Amino acid sequence: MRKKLFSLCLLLIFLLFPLQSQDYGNTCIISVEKTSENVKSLKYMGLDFLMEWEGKIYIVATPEDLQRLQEKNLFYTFEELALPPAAQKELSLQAGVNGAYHTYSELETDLLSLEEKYPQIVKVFSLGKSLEQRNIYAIKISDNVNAEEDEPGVLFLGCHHAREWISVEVPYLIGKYLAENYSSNAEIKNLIDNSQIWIVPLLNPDGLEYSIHFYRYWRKNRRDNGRNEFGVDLNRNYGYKWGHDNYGSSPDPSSQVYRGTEVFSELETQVIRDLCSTRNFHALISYHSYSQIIIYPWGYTEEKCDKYDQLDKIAAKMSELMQEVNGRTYTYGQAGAEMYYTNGDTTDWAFGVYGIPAYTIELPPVDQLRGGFFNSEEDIQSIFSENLPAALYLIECAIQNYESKKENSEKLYELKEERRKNLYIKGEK
Ligand code: 0X9
Ligand code: ZN
Repeated sequence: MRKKLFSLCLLLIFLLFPLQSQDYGNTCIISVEKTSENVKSLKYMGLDFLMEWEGKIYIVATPEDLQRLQEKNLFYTFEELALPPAAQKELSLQAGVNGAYHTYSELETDLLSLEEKYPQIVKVFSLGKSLEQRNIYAIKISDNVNAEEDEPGVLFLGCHHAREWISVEVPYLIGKYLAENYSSNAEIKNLIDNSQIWIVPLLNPDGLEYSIHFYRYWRKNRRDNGRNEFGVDLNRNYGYKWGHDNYGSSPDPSSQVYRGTEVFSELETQVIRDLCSTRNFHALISYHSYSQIIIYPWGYTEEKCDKYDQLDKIAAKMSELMQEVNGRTYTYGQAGAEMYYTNGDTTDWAFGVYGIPAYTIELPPVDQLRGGFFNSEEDIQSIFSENLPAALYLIECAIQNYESKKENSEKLYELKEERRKNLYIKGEK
């Protein structure tokens, strides 16, 4: 009986698989040499960029994309044939198809057990539900975790893009490290006591599950756009310069950078909008992969933002701290001046609306060195450990800025009071 049930399940999976795979049809991985000529042309094509690595730009391309590249006389190489994705090869080592990477429910269990172990400083929130009714979890880490205090908030986000599994692990492990080291490490205690750290490790749970079970290269959420076209690119759905042009995002529902029907049309971006409007955030990192780079606003234009120098200085320091750990260099720079434009992304929105330092960190493609596209599970720890000091540094920056701003405004208030009293004494009004 059991055997029969098992075979029936298998049959069902095989029957379902081709149906689901219609979503991506004849998609393939190609690479283009990163010359300035090529970059100029690619910038305006609204393609699905997978990563940039050692002088090559890797793209997930549809037959239509290939046609457009040919029309522009852009020379490309098929990569998937030469370099099969690492998934089948290595990711079954530790636990299921996703290996040591979290599924939605494994993450749920781990977040809840972190709260259970450290209830004084860790609190789990569900910010809302995804289309497929999964919780979008956040954890808050702070002393007096149940209270909203007069302390700066720092927000760490992971997994806007489904296939970027490592971007779940890094923010989750940062949270775990903070909680586990609070009572034994004075530096960590100081950070937690003086800030309110929020972590949303898995913003796109539906997309992640789809990437694990059906199609490893899936990027968007699982919104049904009709006509058998699925998904909105969550990193094109935020409300600053949304739809600024059709290069930085696409109005076409079948595109991998589809921006949605309107600003914040997606539940996943709505919960971040609402969280930011009710909490006092002073810095943000959104983790992505794969390119080993730290980027900051603007992404929608090549023009510099008004805090360019400050953003660049912090990025330089983060990069230096990261390199000290494993020797890997994370380059840094303005997003729009890098390979391609994005509009409606998280960091442009956070900076445009709140004026806070907001970074995208594209985690490294370590596994590329071993012949695969994605990080193998052995890489999780080393990628986390080089990202930790940069995250701690950003929290420290937020605390320092907040305190000096407070001091300045207190001083300004005292000066005004002094002046008012003097005027009053002199009988002037
Ligand atoms: O395209 C994105 O949303 C991000 N890259 S990813 O490969 N993870 O999809 C961020 C891109 C950052 N912005 C620019 N390069 N303009
Ligand atoms: Zn991404």
